[in-house]
Amino acid sequence: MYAVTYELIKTCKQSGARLGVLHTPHGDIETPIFMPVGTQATVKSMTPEELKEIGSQIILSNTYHLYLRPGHELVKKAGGLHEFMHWDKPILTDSGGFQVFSLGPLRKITEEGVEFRSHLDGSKHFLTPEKAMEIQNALGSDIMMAFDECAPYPATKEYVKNSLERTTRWLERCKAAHKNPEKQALFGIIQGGMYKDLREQSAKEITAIDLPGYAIGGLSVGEPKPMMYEVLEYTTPLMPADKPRYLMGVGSPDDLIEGVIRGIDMFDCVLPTRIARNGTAMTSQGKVVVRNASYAEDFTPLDPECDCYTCRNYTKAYIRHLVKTNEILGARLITTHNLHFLLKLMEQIRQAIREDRLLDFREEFFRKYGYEL
Ligand code: PRF
Ligand code: ZN
Repeated sequence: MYAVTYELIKTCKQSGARLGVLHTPHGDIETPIFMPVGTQATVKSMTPEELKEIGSQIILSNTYHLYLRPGHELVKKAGGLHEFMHWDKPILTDSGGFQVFSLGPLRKITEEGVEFRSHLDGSKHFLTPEKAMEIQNALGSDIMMAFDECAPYPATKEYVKNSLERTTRWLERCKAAHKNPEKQALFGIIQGGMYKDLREQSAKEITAIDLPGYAIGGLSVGEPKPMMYEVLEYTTPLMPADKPRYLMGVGSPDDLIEGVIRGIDMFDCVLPTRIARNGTAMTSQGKVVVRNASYAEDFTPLDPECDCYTCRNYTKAYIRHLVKTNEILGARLITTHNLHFLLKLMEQIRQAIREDRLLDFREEFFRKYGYEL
């Protein structure tokens, strides 16, 4: 029996989007869901209590970063990642594949795995499918991601084909090295770049390996948005309906809505937390760059429609002051608001699916929000 199972509750009659529940060892998650990113075993500046208050049901953390620092053995000694960071709800860990590939000239790919130099001290390491499983087993996440290669964009068809075929072989090795499928779920990752036949090949190969969930990787890597939507349109129908579908590294408000309409159940992205720290809020009226001089004497909240802790108690003028003086509280207040905004957007999406009106919701949302981001 798998550690994680997906229960389809209903599909939206207007859009085909899915409403479901993901059952995990640390509780149930309502889908579609957005997962805040806690790369270093912390969602930057937020306590777990604060995350729960704004409605986080699951968070994502990173194998690569925790392996380098503080080390997965140390986390294991602490009793696992949940215990170490005082978070008792579900955790998904990314495999490190994507992070290692982002190192550029610092890494070398072979059939065996990826050799790379630490971005911290330049020390040499070798990450393989087996090692990625060993690290994630030590961390004790509810959902572990397979070790894959995210091909760059653009890339030649030959490169992408070789890469996706290696990713399939790596998934087989991940599955063979995975010791406790009843405690931790392993998700496979479909690659294939922007090539339709290669996406079809990868989807076929990856979903032929029986696993409790599947992800789509290799998107939101610099391609135009309509291209990503097109890839989703032909890829999600090739994925099993009784398993969750996770679109990796995607989380702008427009992409969340468009992704759910194309059959995605799970998302993660650093966007809301990263832009918060440089003073940008996501609001029902679009982006608010609170640093701008126009907000110097604006004594209204970030978002007039928001009921988060930040919007109930603070003005743009005050938050702008905090951001401009580099005060920690500025980052905390905007992070709280941005995560609340995205998690509430997901709740609105789930409600619209329940009521078979997700296309109407999209239209209404974009009319107010605008299309930029
Ligand atoms: N693979 C993994 N993690 C990822 C991606 C991927 O392709 C992406 C692509 N947007 C984000 N995070 N393992
Ligand atoms: Zn708010």
